[in-house]
Amino acid sequence: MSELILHHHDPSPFAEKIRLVFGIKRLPWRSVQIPMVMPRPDLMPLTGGYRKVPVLQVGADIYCDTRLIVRELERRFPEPTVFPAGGEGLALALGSWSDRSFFDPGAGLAMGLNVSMIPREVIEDRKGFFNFMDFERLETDTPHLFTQFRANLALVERMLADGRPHVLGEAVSWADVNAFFPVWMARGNIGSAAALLEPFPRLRAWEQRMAAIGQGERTELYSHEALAIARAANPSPAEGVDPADPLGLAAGDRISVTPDDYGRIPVEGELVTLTVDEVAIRREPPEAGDVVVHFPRLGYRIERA
Ligand SMILES: N[C@@H](CCC(=O)N[C@@H](CS)C(=O)NCC(=O)O)C(=O)O
Repeated sequence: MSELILHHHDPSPFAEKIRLVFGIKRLPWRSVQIPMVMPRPDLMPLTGGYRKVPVLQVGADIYCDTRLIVRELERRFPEPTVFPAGGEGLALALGSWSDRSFFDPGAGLAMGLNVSMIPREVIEDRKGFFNFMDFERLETDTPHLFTQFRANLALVERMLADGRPHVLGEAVSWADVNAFFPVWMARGNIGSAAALLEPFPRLRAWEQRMAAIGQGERTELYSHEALAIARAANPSPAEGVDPADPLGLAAGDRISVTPDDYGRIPVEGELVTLTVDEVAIRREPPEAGDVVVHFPRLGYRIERA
């Protein structure tokens, strides 16, 4: 089987979710460090323009968005599961809370509190990208953002209130990963994180358990090597197009797939897979050869190109 290649950068909180899944499943993986800002000339041929971090590559298959990446890792490596005890729906749904309500104020604080230390080009790049952040108000908004972040920390404390070691019970799950990654971001970027987390003892004990999971077995890879791996591989067989899908599309249709929140860059290609959970399109960029780019359905708009 082809190697797992994660295109990411170390400070990325969303990438930390997937690094943790590698840790839970004790997987070997290759790490491609991508530049902090666009352009990312070795990544764009693979994704077709999708620019969020992280992206998982397996041969000539490119998986975008942590919501899909976790499902793909679970499909390929079911044991140990990240969806224990029938918790898949709940664990995945919790992402709709953590990726927005919890992450957004944390990201606002990480930017606003460190604005003088963040390289100018990163600020300029993110201004056009994070449409949920009002960069003019980040500093004056700090107290408000703290209230939002703290209220979410209090929710995590309550998720653990009966003494359970993890959010869904005994075993660690994708629900923990979702609840954990904004806390991880706070530790790395909010100077007063220790004081902020002090009133939440169950959260702090759980945070230590999560931090001890590690990242699996990581080895670095150059981005041009990842491109060469894509060129040499064939995409895995398509799953076909659901005839009952409300969009009424057929295999072979040219479509665009666009995130519906921020980073709204459409990726165009030929439809090969359309299920309730996933859309995949075939593309043939000269640098990468025949690739299939996969997206989750949740959070993505599909249109005829
Ligand atoms: N819905 C996406 C969100 C990913 C995301 O927003 N990632 C941030 C990094 S943590 C990003 O792309 N930041 C801009 C960049 O690194 O270019 C997912 O779950 O993967």
